[in-house]
Amino acid sequence: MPFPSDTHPDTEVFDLIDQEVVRQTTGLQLIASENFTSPAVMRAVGSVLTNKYSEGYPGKRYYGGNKVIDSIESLAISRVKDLFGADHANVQPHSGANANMCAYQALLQHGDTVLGLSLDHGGHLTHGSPVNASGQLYTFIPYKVTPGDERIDMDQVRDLALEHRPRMIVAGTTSYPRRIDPEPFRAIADEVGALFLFDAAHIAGLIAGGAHPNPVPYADVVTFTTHKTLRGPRGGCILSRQVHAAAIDKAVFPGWQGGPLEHVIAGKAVAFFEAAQPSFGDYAKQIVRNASALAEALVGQGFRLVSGGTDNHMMVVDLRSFDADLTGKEAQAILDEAGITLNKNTIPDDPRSPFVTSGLRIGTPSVTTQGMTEPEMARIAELIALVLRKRADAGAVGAARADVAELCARFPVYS
Ligand code: DSN
Repeated sequence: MPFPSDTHPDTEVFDLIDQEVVRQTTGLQLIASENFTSPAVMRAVGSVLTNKYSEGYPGKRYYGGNKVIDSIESLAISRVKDLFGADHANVQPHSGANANMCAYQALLQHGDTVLGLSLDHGGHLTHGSPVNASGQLYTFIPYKVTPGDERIDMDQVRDLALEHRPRMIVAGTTSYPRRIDPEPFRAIADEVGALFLFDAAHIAGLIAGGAHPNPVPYADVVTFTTHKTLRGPRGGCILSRQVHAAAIDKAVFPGWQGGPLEHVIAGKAVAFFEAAQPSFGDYAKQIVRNASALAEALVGQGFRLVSGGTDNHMMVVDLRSFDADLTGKEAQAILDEAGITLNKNTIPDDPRSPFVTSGLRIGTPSVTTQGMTEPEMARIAELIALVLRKRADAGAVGAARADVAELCARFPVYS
């Protein structure tokens, strides 16, 4: 069968894919939750495995013909257990959101009380937002970052835990630039008899690469996505202690999902293999070094950073110190025109709505995959500041777009 983009009559879709290749490779990809996965992962995800139905688990399927699929899924499971030192793994969740909802379904009753980081202080929709099923099915009590140093307020976590006696405490974030130490969460959970779930979606790659502490020894359940710092295909995963294994598996299938995406599971297996190589540790540590360098350079350009800096792969920029009138929405749009892709983001207690925001979230996983290091981070900060300062000057924004393309051309992603 020839490769369809060469011969398929549906030129519309394949032309659009080609356009997206150009967008991804000629611009700076600074969305903290994105990455460039390897051609090997894409080969697995684009394989004939997409043709197969395999409801169930290895050795216990509802359809025939799953001998090879069983081997693939078993390989993914054993690789991810080894990577994180986990007792049990379920590699079927289609996403991080599904992974969280399945873990809740496995371990909670509807209405149970759960502590989670407030969405506007860096948490995730599935950590109890009222517009998400998590907030509708369970009674989430939000904890926050402190007004002073803008770090997770562990005193408040403990006070809320003692007051509400939750069934579960959730740690983990989507826009929090600091290291999360799992041990104090475990101690509070033990003090009140709660389960402890660590959502490692953003930092799974930093953990696998030894750049951040591993929550697996402390948490009852660890959920994560495979496509962020871990650099695999789009998807989710659940690790748990053996005592929760049966409940987790039952919650994923038949509880929450139907047929697993075995092509994606094969891609996950490849990503787990890649993350186990020593070079992945170098990559994870360089992501963090790049984020520190970019953060420092942005401060030098007059931006205030939430919590003053970063320990991980991202920073949250408070635009008000740079320009009180500039919103995150406007900054995202003008930077997009210059080929710099990032996202608007609320800052803690943001006076503006989540659709407008006073901040930006910036991450270094993708540019680090391209091979950029500290000198390029200083250049990126200059380009961001220049575009935002001269946003009314179309010529300056156009010139910056050319500079961005020139920088990206020096660091090709896919040969
Ligand atoms: N969309 C993810 C992120 O950007 O962090 C969270 O689900």
